[in-house]
Amino acid sequence: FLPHLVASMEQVEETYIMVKPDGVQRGLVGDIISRFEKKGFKLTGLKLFQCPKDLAEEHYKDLNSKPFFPKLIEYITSGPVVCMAWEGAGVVASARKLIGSTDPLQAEPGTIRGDLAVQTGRNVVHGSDSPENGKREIGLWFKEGELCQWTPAQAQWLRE
Ligand code: IDP
Ligand code: MG
Repeated sequence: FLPHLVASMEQVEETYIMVKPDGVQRGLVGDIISRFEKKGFKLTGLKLFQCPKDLAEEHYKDLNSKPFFPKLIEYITSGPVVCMAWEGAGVVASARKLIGSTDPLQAEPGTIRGDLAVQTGRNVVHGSDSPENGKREIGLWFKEGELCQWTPAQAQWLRE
């Protein structure tokens, strides 16, 4: 029985991160993946994917009464996206910090949106806003068998 392992297991969360079509078209995929990879989170799912309209609408269903909703769906389905699942203690909130504010002009330098974008309607990346939505969105975007459970060789150098 290893209490410290049990404690760290309990905090493990997953988040759905997506490079939006503008990020793919602008050649930012490598840079964006790299930021999560270098931080030390664990990649458990990754694919290039053309999103169908019904999936985009389901993913953003909480926003379906907003005036920008039709344009948002058009944007997300306008070209391939890169779908990712990332895992780790605190990954949901940390990923949101790495991504930066929704409006790239308000996003801090050093964040993905702060460094790489200028407009809310083209803000290059998505990140789940809660552990519950992380699970929900990974379930929406990935099929069983597309996710991998593995132990990174560096695990023991990331956490004591
Ligand atoms: P988030 O992506 O930072 O979580 P949300 O408020 O959940 O921001 O909005 C989802 C996405 O909808 C944004 O990332 C952006 O692409 C788009 N969006 C949000 N607000 C606007 C807006 O006022 N105009 C155009 N697009 C918007
Ligand atoms: Mg959101």
